Amino acid sequence: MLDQAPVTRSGPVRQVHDFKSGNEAAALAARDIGFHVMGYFPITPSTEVAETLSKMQADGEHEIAMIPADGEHGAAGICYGAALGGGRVLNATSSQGLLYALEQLPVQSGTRVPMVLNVSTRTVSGPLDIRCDHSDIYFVLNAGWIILMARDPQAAYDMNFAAVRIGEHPDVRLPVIVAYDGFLTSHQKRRIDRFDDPEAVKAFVGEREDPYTALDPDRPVTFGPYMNDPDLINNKVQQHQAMEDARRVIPEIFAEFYEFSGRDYRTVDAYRMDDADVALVLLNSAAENAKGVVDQLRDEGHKVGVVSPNVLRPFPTDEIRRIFKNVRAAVVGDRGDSYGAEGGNLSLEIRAALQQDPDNSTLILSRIYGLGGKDFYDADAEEFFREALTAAETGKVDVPFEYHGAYAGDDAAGPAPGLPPIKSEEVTRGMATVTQNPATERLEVELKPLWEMTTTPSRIAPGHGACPGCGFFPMLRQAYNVLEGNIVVLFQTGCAMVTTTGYPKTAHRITYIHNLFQNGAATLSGLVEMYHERIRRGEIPAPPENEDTTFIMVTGDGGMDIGMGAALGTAHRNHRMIILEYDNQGYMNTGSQLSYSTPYGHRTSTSEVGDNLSGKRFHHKDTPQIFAACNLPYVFTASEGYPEDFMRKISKAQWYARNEGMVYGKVLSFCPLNWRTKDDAAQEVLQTAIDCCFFPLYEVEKGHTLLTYDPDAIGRRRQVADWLGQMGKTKHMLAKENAERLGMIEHEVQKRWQRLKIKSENPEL
Ligand SMILES: Cc1ncc(C[n+]2csc(CCOP(=O)(O)OP(=O)(O)O)c2C)c(N)n1
Ligand code: SF4
Ligand SMILES: [Mg+2]
Repeated sequence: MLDQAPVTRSGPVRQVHDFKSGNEAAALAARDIGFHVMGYFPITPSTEVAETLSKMQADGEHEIAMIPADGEHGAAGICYGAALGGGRVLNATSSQGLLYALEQLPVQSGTRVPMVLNVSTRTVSGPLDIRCDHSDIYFVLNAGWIILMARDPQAAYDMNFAAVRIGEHPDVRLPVIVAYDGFLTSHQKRRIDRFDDPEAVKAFVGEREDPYTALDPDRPVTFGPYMNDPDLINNKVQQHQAMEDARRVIPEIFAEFYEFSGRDYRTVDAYRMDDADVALVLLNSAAENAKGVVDQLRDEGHKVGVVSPNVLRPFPTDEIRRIFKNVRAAVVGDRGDSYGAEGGNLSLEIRAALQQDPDNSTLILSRIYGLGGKDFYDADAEEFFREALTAAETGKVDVPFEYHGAYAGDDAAGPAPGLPPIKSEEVTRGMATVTQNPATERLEVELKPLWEMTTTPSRIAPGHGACPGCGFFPMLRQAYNVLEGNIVVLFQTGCAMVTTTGYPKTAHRITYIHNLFQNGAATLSGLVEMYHERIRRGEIPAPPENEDTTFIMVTGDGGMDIGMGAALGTAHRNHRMIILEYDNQGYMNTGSQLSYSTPYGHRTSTSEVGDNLSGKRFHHKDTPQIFAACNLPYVFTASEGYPEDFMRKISKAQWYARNEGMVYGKVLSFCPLNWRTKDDAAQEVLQTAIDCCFFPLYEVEKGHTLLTYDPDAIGRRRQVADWLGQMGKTKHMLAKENAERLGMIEHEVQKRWQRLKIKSENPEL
């Protein structure tokens, strides 16, 4: 076992070898530092930091209070609030998550509240791509945070310790980002040395000392008062001063860390640069790749080297000027463009730093490489060196800026051929007839027999990439069987989205839009309004009565966490559209983290089960009731296991979306992979979830609740325990020691069921 690996002494403190990825190394550092609070939200490729910490917590390895946020903006808020309380705070994110948190970052640095944020770098959308580049980290260059770069898992571990010390230094007091390359570093395991002397670690990181906190009743403080000029600019000059002081503090802490660990970090990593004529400047893992190429070119007699800043903020201008004193030409490679600036941020900043040295005459070539995870091989580094060598020899730069290894496509080629688009007439086959009952004002639906539905062509083509048994596709097929006419769908990020569109193919035979799952509802509401406005202006033909295009947003349950704000705004505006949620009870696309819809006690990768932790610690979100409280014309729940019930409801949904306003529907959707069942267990597991009243089938039509299936009334009521026993993710809840937890979920289910029943029996409630 690695944990019992031989003790090494690479520095004054005792350490052991371990074999860890960058994310695992960051999690280990968090454990060893003993942060008080972590606020987080999962996003690839940084999710594993929280997952690893959840597993460690379940096994009793640390006591960090881990708060699952409803999105990265919420996570940033949790972290800010926690840090105001005077303890140590941690977060980890990537890409869109970092951008979603961005608005909070200057608030935290501007009020000088230290914490540590690990960023596993990933390209920003759109289009969506989960792999590495530095476009995310470049967005935070102006956020006022210290930014440390970590080129391998060892550095990811080490920089977290340095980050705590640098950020909390009394002359600095700024939050700190530790950035390492998504997948390239976050997921690749390497040998690391980790500390094996908790007391020494404690002594190194010391106690956090805040001049004031929000938790000191004897000294109440106003944090973030409203501030105008001239105070604001004076405040900012202090923040600037803190960054300037960090220029001195960072090398001091790195030197202390060297004493402590034996590992020597400089603000700029300069490889064989002492006598170099030509340099390649790269960030993080690509710089490591290029070092081998340096050795090879040196063997050929070329004086080349690699430069790679370990610190991006404050930008190490003096060191760069010193290193480049005698460099004749350099390629600066950026894994992120500053569109229209003729160079990525690293290139622009190197050029700016050198421009201030009147004696410097280095020729700079700016190149964009490796976007969206495009590999960077030795051959690429060699090509960069050869370009710089030519510039050094000729004394001129032929191409100052270009994209490396990319081409802009061929307009004439057109889109990739797919299945032909489906025509409205092909799918308008009267499978459901919806009529309004004049007496009750409720809609009534008559369905054609199920066998006849199978003749309806599907708007979704076969060949998706979902797991065998995935419940989403039967659900969508059922909906498409009865929905009439033109449909435009917007899928929020999640399994349904990634399994149906992989460029250059699409499984959608109708118009499909993706937006990130925090904003799909708002996006679709905009399109709905454009549709009606253009009809009003006569720019697109008005459809015959009751044949309007139907707009449907498809979302997972996770999308109804992070996207709840946008969805509620859309609901309150009552746009004519449908939100259709497939609830698989977790963030499945990113590896089964808990969502707020995950029931109490369930095991997920961020609510692990062990001696110290027993699954999710709060009850499932009652999303249908939240939307019912928005007074929508129609709200329903359904399950793919009850196709006729679902098809009736989705037909009503289309009628309401065409005639009255917004509809919300939640469909319990089977996920064999993460529920840990057999692929063909859908019918049994879904039926039990419904029969035990965990997932009641009902509708709220114009404010009136109606149970559409009552297991009590037909003698089919089952115990919650029966359902929990059917899934690998919940079996632990039946253990004797979990009796109290089981009682809590049973009580909650019964309480919600009773309330529904009473509402159903009393239409005015
Ligand atoms: C702002 C932002 N944060 C996080 C993510 C990562 N992410 C993509 S899909 C997803 C989970 C989606 O869960 P859900 O909506 O339930 O759909 P499912 O994957 O279960 O089908 C997460 C966390 C992201 N893409 N953007
Ligand atoms: S993880 Fe679950 S929801 Fe996602 S594709 Fe697989 S079965 Fe479907
Ligand atoms: Mg989900």
